[in-house]
Amino acid sequence: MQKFKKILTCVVAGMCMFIGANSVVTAANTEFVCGDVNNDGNIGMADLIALEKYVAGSQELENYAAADTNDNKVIDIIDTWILQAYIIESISSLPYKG
Ligand SMILES: [Ca+2]
Ligand SMILES: [Ca+2]
Repeated sequence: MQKFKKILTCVVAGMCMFIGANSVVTAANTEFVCGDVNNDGNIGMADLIALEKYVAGSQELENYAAADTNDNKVIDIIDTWILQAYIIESISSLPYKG
């Protein structure tokens, strides 16, 4: 039973990591504009596309700290939704803490 619990814990942890988090933000990047994931000085569709590609696993990012648009130290699909909401002006500032 103990062994079963250990295996189950590992499986659940693995699934959570796979579903919930593409990357934990560890970089100590002190100067960045939240949302400007491609470091071009603007926040726009190019940033959203870059972030979506990163979350899909097909591209790395120029600026990981800027990609964490809800400042929860994890870059995942939620950050793409927040960046999209910012671009269409549904929210007015980043990082979004709502
Ligand atoms: Ca940009
Ligand atoms: Ca995040």
